[in-house]
Amino acid sequence: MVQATSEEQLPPGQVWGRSWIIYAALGIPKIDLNEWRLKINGLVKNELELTYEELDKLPKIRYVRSFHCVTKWSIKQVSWEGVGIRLLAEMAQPLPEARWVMFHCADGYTTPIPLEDALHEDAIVALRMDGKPLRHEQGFPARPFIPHLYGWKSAKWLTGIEFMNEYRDGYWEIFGYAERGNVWLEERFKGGSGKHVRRSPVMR
Ligand SMILES: Nc1nc2c(c(=O)[nH]1)N[C@H]1C(S)=C(S)[C@@H](COP(=O)(O)O)O[C@H]1N2
Ligand SMILES: [Mo]
Repeated sequence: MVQATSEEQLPPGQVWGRSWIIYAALGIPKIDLNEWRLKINGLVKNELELTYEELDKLPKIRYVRSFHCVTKWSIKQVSWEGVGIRLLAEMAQPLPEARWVMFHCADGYTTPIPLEDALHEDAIVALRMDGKPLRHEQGFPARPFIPHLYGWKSAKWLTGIEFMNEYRDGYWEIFGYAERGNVWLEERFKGGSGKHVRRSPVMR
């Protein structure tokens, strides 16, 4: 019998890949879970510093969503579990002037997203993938995941969420990758869609 599964749509310019390609532009950092903290700071009323245990005690969001790397591979229907960034924001209380969020990582990697995307109901700090804690090379203990943004915004080995009043470049944005990176609008590079690449991308 043919199962009635809905064929998921592939964003423009993407192809389905079979398996993850592990990226670690700055190397895979060592993580000591006892020392690890998720800091939520910048333009907030209540700075937070959560241990893994504290983060894992918060209510979780679970869903199945695909992952899209800007270098054009996508992974179909990954199951994700994590804490809503919106919930973390409710706890930290961003100030009215907050407009952007910067993700900071243990390896020094950074990437910004607009506050609006961070507060999307599907935006999470993922702790589990396919029912298991994130694998070390895939960002254990935590990485943000925003299904409608390209994979480079899913910063592995997350240690900080900083609320900011204006845009700042992160690691890849310096090289011309887009400020927001919406996969459905094909926001791959600054100042244009994927079809109008003027710079040669260097991501690998
Ligand atoms: N800290 C860190 N996070 C990162 C990266 C990186 O190099 N370092 N690469 C990004 C990119 S471009 C992608 S596509 C995904 C890849 O996730 P994976 O390594 O779990 O396949 O991680 C993102 N997060
Ligand atoms: Mo990527």
